[in-house]
Amino acid sequence: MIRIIGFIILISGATVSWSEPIRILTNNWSSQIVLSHVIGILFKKQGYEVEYLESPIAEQWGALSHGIAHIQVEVWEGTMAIEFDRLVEAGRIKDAGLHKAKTREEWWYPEYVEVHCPGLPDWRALKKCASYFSQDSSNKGLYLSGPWEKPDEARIRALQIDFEVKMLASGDELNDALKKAVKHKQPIVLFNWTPNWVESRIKGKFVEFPDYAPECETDPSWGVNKDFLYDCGNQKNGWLKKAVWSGFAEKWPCADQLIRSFSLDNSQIASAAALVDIDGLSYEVAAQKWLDQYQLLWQGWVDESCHG
Ligand code: TMO
Repeated sequence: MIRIIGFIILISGATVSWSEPIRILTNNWSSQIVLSHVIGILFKKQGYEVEYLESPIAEQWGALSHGIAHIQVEVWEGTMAIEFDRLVEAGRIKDAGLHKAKTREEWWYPEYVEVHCPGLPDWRALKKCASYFSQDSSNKGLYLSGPWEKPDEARIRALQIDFEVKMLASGDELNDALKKAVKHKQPIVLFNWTPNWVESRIKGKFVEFPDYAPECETDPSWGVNKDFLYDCGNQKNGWLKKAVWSGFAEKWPCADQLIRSFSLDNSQIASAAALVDIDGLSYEVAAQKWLDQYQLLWQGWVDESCHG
């Protein structure tokens, strides 16, 4: 909040000039941050100036709507569709196209826990073995979530599983918790997503809750619990898109062409995450490495687009 408020003061005091940098939003999981730097480096190759603006996803929409930030390279259906669709509809931001990747965001566990909780990945297994996932004497299972709004409390209540939610502050904290648990083969069930680094390193599965349907979120009588909403899992095969400020194409036409071409598949996104979360590189170095690795892919986009 403070960072964004500071920014408003900073730019409203100055006349916005032709050389205004393109401000790229960085969130709090690795692939998004690396790919923000990737697109930033490519914009620079086109002759644009860039800046990075760190923001949690809840606050990015105001920044994008008001041109305080100009681009977000990973809009995930599962966590962001509602705000995104509303703002696109209202003309406040623009849809800059799909990535090729198909996404899923859901409760996930490393495979070794199946021995202690037979029946997984079916969610009903969690009714019987919540206490295995407990971290204290309460016998309540512990589910670790990230700082991205999901209806976990409501789902726990609707599906009557004896779990509590602990929200961690970032993708980094989830990664640390997962790596530590796996090292000692300790119980863990946590929020994970694909594409991500995890799938290339740790055997495990998403929990299969009842299939998602829109009515699950609007009609209490739908689903296994007739009294409550959210008795279902998150969407599978979700989309992944890019979003830009509504004035983006007019102000930076060549960058707009480039971001529309910038369409990545699952393995290209997973490898952006892996460069940081497995190989331990900084975001900047990871972006450079990613560009080296995928030169044939982006060279075409840069050549085909104009230069700013
Ligand atoms: C938004 N996220 C990819 C962390 O689920």
